Amino acid sequence: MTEGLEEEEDYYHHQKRKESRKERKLATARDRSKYKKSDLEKYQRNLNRARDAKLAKQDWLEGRILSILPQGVIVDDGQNKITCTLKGELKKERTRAKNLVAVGDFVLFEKIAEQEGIIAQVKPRQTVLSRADNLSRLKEQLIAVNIDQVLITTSVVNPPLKPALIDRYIIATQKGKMKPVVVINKIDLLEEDSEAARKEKELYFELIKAYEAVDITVISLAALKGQGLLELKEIMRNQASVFSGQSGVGKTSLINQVTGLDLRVGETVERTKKGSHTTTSTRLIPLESGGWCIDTPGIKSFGVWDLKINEIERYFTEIHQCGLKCKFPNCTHTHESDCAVLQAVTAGELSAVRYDSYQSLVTSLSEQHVRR
Ligand SMILES: Nc1nc2c(ncn2[C@@H]2O[C@H](COP(=O)(O)OP(=O)(O)OP(=O)(O)O)[C@@H](O)[C@H]2O)c(=O)[nH]1
Ligand SMILES: [Mg+2]
Ligand SMILES: [Zn+2]
Repeated sequence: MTEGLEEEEDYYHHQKRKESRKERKLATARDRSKYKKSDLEKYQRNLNRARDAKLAKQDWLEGRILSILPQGVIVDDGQNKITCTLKGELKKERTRAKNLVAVGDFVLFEKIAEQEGIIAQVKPRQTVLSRADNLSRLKEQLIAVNIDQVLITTSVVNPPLKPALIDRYIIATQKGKMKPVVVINKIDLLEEDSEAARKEKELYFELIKAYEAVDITVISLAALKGQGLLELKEIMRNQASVFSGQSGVGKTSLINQVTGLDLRVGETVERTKKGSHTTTSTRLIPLESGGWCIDTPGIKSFGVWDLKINEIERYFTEIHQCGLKCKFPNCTHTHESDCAVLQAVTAGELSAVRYDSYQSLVTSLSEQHVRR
């Protein structure tokens, strides 16, 4: 069962795709290992098979995927960046994933020119951060792989905190056996003298308390002021981390501050409080302090890939613990009498925000059950 939602990134790419149709046609023409039906192309395919077969294993080099661009997959072999295509064999593999390779993958490739290669094999992945693909919800979309921790990046006020989104990320991260770290940026905006800022401040403190109770690390920053950067750098040292979250929360700004790079950052539109999708492709960046970090394009919402409805409670450990005291063992914590969870929420012992995001996940998964 997938839990998929609308997504800006796909929309953005849809527009982009339209614009660069010509460019892509050229790229496809260059990508000779793709399956095509005409005779001429069949002939070409046979040629490719012969070429693939010639790739002796001892000639394979190892590298890591830095980014996936329209012109090819950029692989770093430790010294050079090589633009690669995928070997025909790889494309035939049956998989539920939308993308065959992802940023962070370790691959074996054959060099065919100074700066060009063909990826022959993807090494087994240690970890995977993925989500339900928006366009075809039965597909898994890989965000990044072989990472230690997900820096679930959010901001306050502009764009505002989205607790349900954070909780979905936490589940996907834990499901993928990685460590979640909630990164709250733009805390300078909490000092604004407005009703919105005051309300946001309350929510902010409630979230900090709620995550502390379930041992999830939260760090607060103001990227532009350099506030909280030391703590972030310490967390990132010798780790492979991916920054993921909505557009405009400051993922790239944080990476710039940590690395000293000057990657392009965007603006948030005041009216909609949304980012402008400045980062358009995922990219792996080596860190001087050891480790790696990955910048990703902003997402609007997040569907946890392959989440079963009866799995949800396991990820809300505080609700699960409290639920053991409910009168009915199959209590849904919605309307039942003697529900320990509802009582604890009313008494303020359990976070109402976490409870709401738990229920919203349950509801959205059960609606999907009905639809099928
Ligand atoms: N007030 C305030 N603004 C910030 C802070 N950090 C980043 N910004 C601003 O937020 C805007 C968006 O920053 P980006 O780094 O481009 O955000 P992003 O998450 O990379 O966005 P996408 O690439 O679109 O996903 C920029 O105008 C930044 O200047 C901060 O700590 N405080
Ligand atoms: Mg960005
Ligand atoms: Zn209950």
